[in-house]
Amino acid sequence: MKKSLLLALLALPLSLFAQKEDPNMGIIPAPTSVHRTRGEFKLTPETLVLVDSPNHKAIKFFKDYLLKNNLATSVTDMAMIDPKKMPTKNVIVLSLNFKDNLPAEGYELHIDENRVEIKGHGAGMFYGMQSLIQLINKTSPGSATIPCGNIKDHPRFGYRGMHLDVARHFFDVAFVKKYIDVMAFYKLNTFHWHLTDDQGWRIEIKKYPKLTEIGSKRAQTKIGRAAGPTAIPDLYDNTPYGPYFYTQDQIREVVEYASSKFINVVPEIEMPSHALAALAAYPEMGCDPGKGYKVGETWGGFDDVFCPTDETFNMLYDILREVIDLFPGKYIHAGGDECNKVAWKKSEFCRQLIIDKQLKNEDGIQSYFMEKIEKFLNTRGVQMIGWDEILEGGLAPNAVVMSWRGEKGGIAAAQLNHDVIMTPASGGLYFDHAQSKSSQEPLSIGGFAPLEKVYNYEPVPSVLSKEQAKHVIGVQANLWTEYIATPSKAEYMLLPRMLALSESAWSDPKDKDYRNFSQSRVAHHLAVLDKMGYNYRVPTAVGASDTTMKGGKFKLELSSPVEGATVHYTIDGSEPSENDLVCSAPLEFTVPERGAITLKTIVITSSGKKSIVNTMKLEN
Ligand code: TNX
Repeated sequence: MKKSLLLALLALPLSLFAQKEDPNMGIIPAPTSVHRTRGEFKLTPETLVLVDSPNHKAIKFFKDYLLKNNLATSVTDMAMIDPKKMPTKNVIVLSLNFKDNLPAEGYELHIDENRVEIKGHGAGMFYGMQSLIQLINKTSPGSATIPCGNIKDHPRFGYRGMHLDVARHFFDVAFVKKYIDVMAFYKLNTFHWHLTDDQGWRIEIKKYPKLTEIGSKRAQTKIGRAAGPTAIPDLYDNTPYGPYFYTQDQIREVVEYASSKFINVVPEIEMPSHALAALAAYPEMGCDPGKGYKVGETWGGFDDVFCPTDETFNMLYDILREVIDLFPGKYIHAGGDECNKVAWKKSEFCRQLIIDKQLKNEDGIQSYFMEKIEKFLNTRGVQMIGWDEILEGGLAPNAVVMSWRGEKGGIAAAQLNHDVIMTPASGGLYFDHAQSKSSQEPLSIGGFAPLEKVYNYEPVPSVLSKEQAKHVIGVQANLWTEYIATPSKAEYMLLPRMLALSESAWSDPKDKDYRNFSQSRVAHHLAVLDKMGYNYRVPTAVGASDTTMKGGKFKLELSSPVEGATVHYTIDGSEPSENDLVCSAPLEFTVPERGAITLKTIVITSSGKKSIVNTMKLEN
């Protein structure tokens, strides 16, 4: 290759490189099939966007995108154009009405120098647009280029979920929308909204106003870790938290916003456990109403739970009636996890209930409880989702199981012909877990869920038969917020791990490749997310690892994990900063006999975000 050509290639911005050279054209999640072709489409203010369904919500979304990004002038209804004069150059054609059957949520995207076309029904069209948006390179105001190619794409799973706990810490409507935006960008379609827990009740219920008057605030919050070797027992912030909750109008606003991005919202109302905020508001729902329940101020399990009396059930039915009216989707999550049964064991009422209903023991109460709730939901056309503890003491007849304590629950449920959503903490899908083992990571609940582990999670356990495997309807990651009090930390914990989740949820396992994902596509996407205003964890330099290497001569190729970022380094053990040497070519070191070099690297992005410091020891 000629030297000048090589230099020109090296000078190509990575974004173009990712799109032109990458087998996935830089798209996340990896599409089903991609054929790159030569050339590019030039989007100019003269480009016509021709549509066959001008009022479809996918088209509205695209119009909005063009407007916000100052691209293309007009969106034209094809029906208004004489078919003989249909323009064939400089056009983007968006077709929702056509006969071919595409797979569910699938689309076809064709780009040549004259024409861009997306074919997709409903959600498929929306996902085609998301891929197209990922391919658009804005060049100057009003203009952009799009690399040519042909993509056929559809998701592996129908349920592609991301959860957000707004009970432990509250996140306002603006943030929830921003969260939904980034989910949609990566083709996730289910937002699991964890609205109630011991530490806060966050949804307005008209019939029971105290749920939010009392349940949406707590006197103070535990700081530092609540459990484990680094726990500090009685350290609180002495600061009242709340009242924080969503009004029913705000809930409707979020549901509608999510739907405009083809995302279904699954609300979670926790029961019978994780209910302390509700008990503080309505003590009559507990087994010991005189006890003086108060909204949780620390993390972990609590003994007080809903008491399975008629009064409690009637109140829960009233609450669920309002919830059903607010959320049009087919699922409601009723929790069911971590009920330790201490209060039930002490309760005279429960002892009698076990006899009257011929239940085995307190585990029997758990399934009695969840079955009653399920029946209520089912008669109203709603399907119940529960955490895998709902298997204990017998599974409610139609329930969908969310398998979080490993895959055991999910496997058992699928074998019982129940639908299952995989979200095991052991699979790296707990995004409240730490992203590296370094003490430089921000405080987290613990655990270890690095990007690679999330990426390599396979949702269908191999022990399932083909038929049973069909019951694995999807995969989800969870963002519990005990140790996440701010939007920017929530984004730090979410990104880039959610990109890995999206690939497990959407892409065929044969199209997955961690090297290609992490070294080529993620670098581009983090720069894009940065421009979109998201915080994220800056990975350490590609090629750096926390290791000691033995030898005399070293040649280390370290590259930036974020497009446009710089890797700085020191070799004397000092902490690297923006004032230190820049790693631009392979680093070559000769280490004297019995000597050592401590190579410390930091990645600093063009917006000033920093990675943790990585230390490599080179010893001879
Ligand atoms: C377990 S997952 C919980 C949550 C905690 C989470 C922390 C589940 C059903 N229950 O209440 O927030 O661990 O990682």
